[in-house]
Amino acid sequence: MKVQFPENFWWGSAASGPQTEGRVAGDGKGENIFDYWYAKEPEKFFNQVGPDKASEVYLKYKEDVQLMVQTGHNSFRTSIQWSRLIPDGTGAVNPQAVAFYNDYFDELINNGIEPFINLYHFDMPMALQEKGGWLARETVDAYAEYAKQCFELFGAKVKKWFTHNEPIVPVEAGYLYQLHYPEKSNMKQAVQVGFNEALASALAIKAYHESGQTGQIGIILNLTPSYPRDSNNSEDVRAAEIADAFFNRSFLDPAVKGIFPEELVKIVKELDMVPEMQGDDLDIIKNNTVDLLGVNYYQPRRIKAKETPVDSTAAPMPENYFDVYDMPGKKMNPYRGWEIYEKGIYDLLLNLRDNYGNLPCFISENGMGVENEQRFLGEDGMIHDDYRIEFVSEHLKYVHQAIQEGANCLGYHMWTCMDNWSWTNAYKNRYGFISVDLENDRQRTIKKSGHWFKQVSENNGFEG
Ligand code: BGP
Repeated sequence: MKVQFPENFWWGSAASGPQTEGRVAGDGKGENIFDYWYAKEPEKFFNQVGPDKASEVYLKYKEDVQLMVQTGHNSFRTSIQWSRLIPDGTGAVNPQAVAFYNDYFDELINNGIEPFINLYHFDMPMALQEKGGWLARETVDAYAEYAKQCFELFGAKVKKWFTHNEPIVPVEAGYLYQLHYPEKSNMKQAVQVGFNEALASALAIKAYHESGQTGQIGIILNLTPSYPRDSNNSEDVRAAEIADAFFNRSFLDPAVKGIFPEELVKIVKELDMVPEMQGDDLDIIKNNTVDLLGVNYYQPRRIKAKETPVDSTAAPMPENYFDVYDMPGKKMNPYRGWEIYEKGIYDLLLNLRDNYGNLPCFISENGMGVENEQRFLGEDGMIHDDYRIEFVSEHLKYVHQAIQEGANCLGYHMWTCMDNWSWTNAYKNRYGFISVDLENDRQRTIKKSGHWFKQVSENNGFEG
């Protein structure tokens, strides 16, 4: 059966500035939290590999755009690094950054690839982090200014903008589970960070719409559908709904509907953690919702009613309201430790169709990180990543089914184009359509999945 997608479907991949570009001496880039953290504690990063070189896209972007053509891209998402464009977070713009991004975006456009540009991918400029980062109102204002600069500088050529990638990650990783700098665990701060990110997003949307530019602006969210252990057990169902409110609707509802989910607001009030806000903040969020939604999907969340006792002497955490359910027999990606559940992508798209006005959306990330892919290097010099082809095609079948049933899904971007630097995992797990040889001048070679994707893109579908 032919799995055929609608005309003008977006085929491509996603990446980010901090994970790909690298730095070169004299490029004028300022430090962000990852540059700083790596310099301070390199042992926290896999094999002590940092973001300093990443995949050297800053130097190799012209070659990379040709590889995107060869792997069937008609669109590609990356991010502007705030700390490259405005090294101190506020103030002077770095002219070399302007030249670089102009050239990079032109190169894409001239090769038939539409740039989708994200403004923030976990990369807080260090100068602002020192003043509190997302905890500080000053950062919200600085971000709104930065967003305006980006629209002015690049808005004539960039027509798809995104305010954040996965804004829940700075909340979870930076302020709850100590996975990213500043490695805090403080729910009150986490709530403030989340609120400030949502407000910053709405301010950027407002600025974009007021600028009179003709493109669209949205947000990219990692949605993790929340499944109860037993859908006939009302306590499991309730627990799954609360987890969904914490991790999905916390950003999805304000971004699309302009309001925060009621049960989350109730919990935050009960805990006396209502974030600091100014007079018309809630109206700004209410009146400036997204035109377009990017959905990153990797894994579901399995939830059961709380069984383990809550330590009332410890600081509150989201897990006080549910337990994670370790479902027997689930299919796993053992390298990343994430469950693979293809149907989740369909459930998400139908949820957007039914409960979020079927707004225009696309799959903005989906992918499979695998360790030591050199094992699969063939005599032809190519990595034979058949598992990735299977992963993508199984997900695409569900995307297709959702579209058949009316979901307004306009494209599919895989994470990622070429292997890149994955935060503290550095280059442990490889995700790309194109391999990057760290030992050999970061040489790029298209993997089997990249050649396969070109066919899919050219045929706008595949035999499934
Ligand atoms: C998403 C992020 C990406 C990317 C990807 C893979 O959450 O938007 O930046 O890193 O996940 O995850 P990881 O790199 O943690 O393996």
